[in-house]
Amino acid sequence: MTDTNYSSRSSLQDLENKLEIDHDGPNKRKRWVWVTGIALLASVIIVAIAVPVSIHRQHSEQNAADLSPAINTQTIQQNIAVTTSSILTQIDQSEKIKADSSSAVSLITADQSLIHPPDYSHTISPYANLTRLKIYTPPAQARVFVMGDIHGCLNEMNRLLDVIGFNAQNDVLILTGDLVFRGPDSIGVIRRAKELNALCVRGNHDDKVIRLKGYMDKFGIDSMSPKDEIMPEGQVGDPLKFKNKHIAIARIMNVDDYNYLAGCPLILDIPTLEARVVHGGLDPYISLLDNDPWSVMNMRDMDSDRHPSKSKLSKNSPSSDNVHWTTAYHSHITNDRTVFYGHDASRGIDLDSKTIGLDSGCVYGRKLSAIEINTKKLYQIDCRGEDGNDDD
Ligand SMILES: [Mn+2]
Repeated sequence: MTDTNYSSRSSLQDLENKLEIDHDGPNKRKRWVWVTGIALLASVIIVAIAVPVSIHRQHSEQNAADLSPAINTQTIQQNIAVTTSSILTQIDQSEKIKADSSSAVSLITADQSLIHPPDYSHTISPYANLTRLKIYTPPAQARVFVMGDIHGCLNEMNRLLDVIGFNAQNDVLILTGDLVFRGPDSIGVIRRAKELNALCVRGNHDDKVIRLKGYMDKFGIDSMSPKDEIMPEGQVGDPLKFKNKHIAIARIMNVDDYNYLAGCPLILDIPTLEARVVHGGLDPYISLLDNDPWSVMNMRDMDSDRHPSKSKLSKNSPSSDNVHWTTAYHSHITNDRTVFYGHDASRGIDLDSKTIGLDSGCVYGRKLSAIEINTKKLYQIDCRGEDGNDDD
């Protein structure tokens, strides 16, 4: 030990000699410079080691958080960059990482300050509790079915699942929204969808139920009067009176029903299948996240001002300059995504190359439809029908 100590001291002495360090006089300054330099070098080395370790730890925590959508939303929100385009780039990048590691679902509700809504946009209700975008990576070998608007037709939903031979262990079910309203068992459809771990997007009728339920839970049912008064939500696209028929569903929902339905995002993106799901449509002239939520849930056409409209192609006058949103989408969009949508029962099944419409009017006595994304095979059953009014 002594030898070693001596040897160390000797080496230090050698080093000092080599460095010409003198313990006296002006050379103290030279020594100080060397000590500072070595300390700085050590700091750089520590930072170089510590930062990657920290980032690795953050990634590990993020992977763990994938199992908890709420936590993951926050994590990704914090990581969102400066511009909308970079958000989309990050979404693609984070999705590639996830595609490699698992089939987990992630949620992204973008920072509102990074969104640039178009001038036709509407107020988002304070009771909307809306997730703008959810990214999903299905298991590699899974069959992935997209099913059109069910509108409370639970029997028909189950019959179509039988026809498909749906197996919740291996197959994936995605609903194009409007699970509820008009049909006989809206709550039954929500619970069946939840039981099957179905993914979904928010339809215009789902949105009304969620907003009424949100207001009811906050202020109480007794506060929802007089019945003819409009629920205060700001300049929303579809103001609701307190007596709105959707309140019947809101009144019988339990917390799980509400959480499932409210968790259906505005847009579901499936990068690995180059697919995207919305209820109504997308404005092809603006970026994805800038889309006005009310329009995504309600649109069918683009009008002469290139704005989304809820009017229907089939009911346009011949002189109308409106075009179906899918026409505008085909002529303007250059990305590879195929958009699956519902909402347009009057137009019915639409099997274009980049847009696939699946609302075939089951609740009006026509058909319930589903398509398997990988094979593009269409499955349909006849429906009994509950409501003759061919609306939405
Ligand atoms: Mn609809």
